[in-house]
Amino acid sequence: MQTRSKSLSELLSLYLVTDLSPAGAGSALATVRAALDGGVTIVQLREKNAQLRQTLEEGRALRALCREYGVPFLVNDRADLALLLEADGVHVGQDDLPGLAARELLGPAAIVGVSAGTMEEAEWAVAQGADYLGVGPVYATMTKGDAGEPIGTSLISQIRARWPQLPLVGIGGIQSGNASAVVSAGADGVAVVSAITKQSDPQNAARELRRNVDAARNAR
Ligand code: TZP
Ligand code: MG
Repeated sequence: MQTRSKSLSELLSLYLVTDLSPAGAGSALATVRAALDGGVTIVQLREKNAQLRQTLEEGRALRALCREYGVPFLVNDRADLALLLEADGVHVGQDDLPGLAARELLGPAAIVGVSAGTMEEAEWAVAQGADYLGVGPVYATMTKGDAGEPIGTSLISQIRARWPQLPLVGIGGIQSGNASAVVSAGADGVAVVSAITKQSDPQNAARELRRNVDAARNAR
């Protein structure tokens, strides 16, 4: 667990959610490194298709890379894996271990993020002590088959109005062209998979996203 000098709001500016298995771990790590060079501010290991022993191995390599860049490293869904990987935190969905239980496992310093797609889910996440919410899918996504219909940016605005200080990140179908709309609606940053990992030049893709997010943050 690393100590943090930046606020969580800042750390959420450009959130890379990894999709390691299709490319193979080696080239996926190169993609993450390029993305970090381009300005990614936080990384989440999200591995839906691999055996856990493979995820554990990939996770160790990803953690080392994130430490090298001084960027927080989170694990999707599984607090047990986050604990084993000495991650900086976990991101849980509504069907995973509740936020409070995840924190019980990981300790008070861990970053615990929770997904929300409705106001009710946001209420639950906040009651579960979430450090930040991941709100979406904002736009249509090809990455998550069960993501459901896109919800647009209005929920982000509603959550921002209800909890002015709560760190928030939008997720789902976000690219450099629509990232600023997500931040203008009230998010602290954007979480992306394909807008970085599926690009031929992930470093440049990350740089462009980061530029747009920073500009929108500074305009608030
Ligand atoms: N949760 C909601 S949408 C989504 C997740 C993990 C997938 C986002 O992927 P992309 O490629 O950025 O649309
Ligand atoms: Mg999940």
